[in-house]
Amino acid sequence: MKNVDYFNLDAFMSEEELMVRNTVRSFVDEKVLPVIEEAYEQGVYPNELILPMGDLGLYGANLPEEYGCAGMSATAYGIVMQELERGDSGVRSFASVQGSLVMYPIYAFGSEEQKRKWLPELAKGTKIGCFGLTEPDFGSNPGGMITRAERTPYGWKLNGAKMWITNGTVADVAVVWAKTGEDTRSIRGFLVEKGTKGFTAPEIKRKHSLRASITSELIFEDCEIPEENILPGVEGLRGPLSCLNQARYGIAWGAVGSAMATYSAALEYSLSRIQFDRPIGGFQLTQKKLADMITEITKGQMMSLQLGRLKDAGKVTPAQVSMAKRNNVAMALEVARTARTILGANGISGEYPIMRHMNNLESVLTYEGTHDIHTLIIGAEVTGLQAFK
Ligand code: TGC
Ligand code: FAD
Repeated sequence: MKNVDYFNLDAFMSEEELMVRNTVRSFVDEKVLPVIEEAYEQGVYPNELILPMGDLGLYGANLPEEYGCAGMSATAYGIVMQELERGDSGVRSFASVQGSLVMYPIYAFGSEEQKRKWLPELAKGTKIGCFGLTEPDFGSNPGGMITRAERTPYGWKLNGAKMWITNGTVADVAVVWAKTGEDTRSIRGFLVEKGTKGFTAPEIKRKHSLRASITSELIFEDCEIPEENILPGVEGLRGPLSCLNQARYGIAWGAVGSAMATYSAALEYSLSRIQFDRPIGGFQLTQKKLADMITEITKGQMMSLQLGRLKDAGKVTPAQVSMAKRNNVAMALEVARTARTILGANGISGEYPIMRHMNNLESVLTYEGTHDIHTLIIGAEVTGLQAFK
């Protein structure tokens, strides 16, 4: 794929950032693209990618080296997510969940023992994690969760269920959020280890989106958790929502990568497909589509880059992250749909990446806060008036 960089944003990236970009781009070209279509069709995650991604430092890439992580800047981490999602949203999801939703809370809210026990292995990919916040009856409104942790003489007893959990079935450790009392201030995070009695994680089948990704239920029936497995550093909804800020930031970048992939495929196709004795790229209607796509991608790239700079300066706000997630995912979905039209019937074929990206983005539009929820987060910030409840 040719570099999609209409406004020469490469000129505003450091050598380290470009090196990270080129390394992950080559990895995606050489290791992800050759296997992803088959994995998507089979509805499995390409497990052969797990350890090589760890070797490249792509899990928790912006966490410190002392815990076995790559210690990259937030911007470089975003670039990693962009390049992974250029391959597939499921591959980016794997890295997002592992880094932003499992390693980040252990790093930010865990004890020193928890950090030493889990972070180096999660960074290598020799252990896999998942994040359980959503429940069957509480998605956009996680504060309503009914999963409960009760005190016992030796720790905690967990009862309840989580739904739509990426990597739940294969995870060695689940970061699970549960109420220890009646209100949201009592929410605590627990590290639930695979094999714990009373914990099961069946896979959710028949997905038409994000097929190269495992999605699961988590079920807790009198599941005993030792005291040392509670995250000591946070109480309340602020705990899980802080993790979402990290993951949504990565998705804002990732969605741009997906759009770069579908735009590139459509551009290339438009130059080689001949109808009425000329390349379809020579028709004005096709050119309008391509012009709109590259314009929106360029705006998305500029938003991600500035978001990265704000995050590196410690100045990013959750609502800014919401704006970038909301804009870039909707943009990528629109770009994929337009690309699909340029390919005609070939647009629906697995010979091209378009429909896979398009279907994946339907999940990305919903998870990590739906498009509508991000609208309300921005609306609340600009008006000072909450419209959720
Ligand atoms: P609200 O009253 O506004 O806030 C409760 C407490 O949380 C604090 N807070 C935040 N803290 C950090 N970061 C944020 N973004 C925060 N937003 C709020 C807030 O300050 C307050 O703290 P305190 O100390 O005063 O108590 O909460 P609310 O119940 O009204 O809800 C607000 C709302 C709707 C925005 C929130 O619930 C929300 O974001 N809902 C969407 C749920 C969601 O995004 N779920 C995602 C699940 S994980 C997932 O999808 C993974 S996909 C994985 C993959 O990539 O494969
Ligand atoms: P609902 O909350 O029921 O929303 C349904 C509709 O109502 C949406 O359009 C929504 O925008 C709208 N709506 C809701 N409230 C309002 C309101 N106040 N105002 C206006 N409109 C509103 N969760 C995890 O915890 N961990 C994971 O690893 C994870 N991985 C996922 C992987 C996949 C493939 C998918 C699809 C989901 C995953 N999720 C995960 C769950 C995801 O975060 C939720 O699906 C999402 O938060 C939305 O919740 P819901 O599906 O229950 O929809």
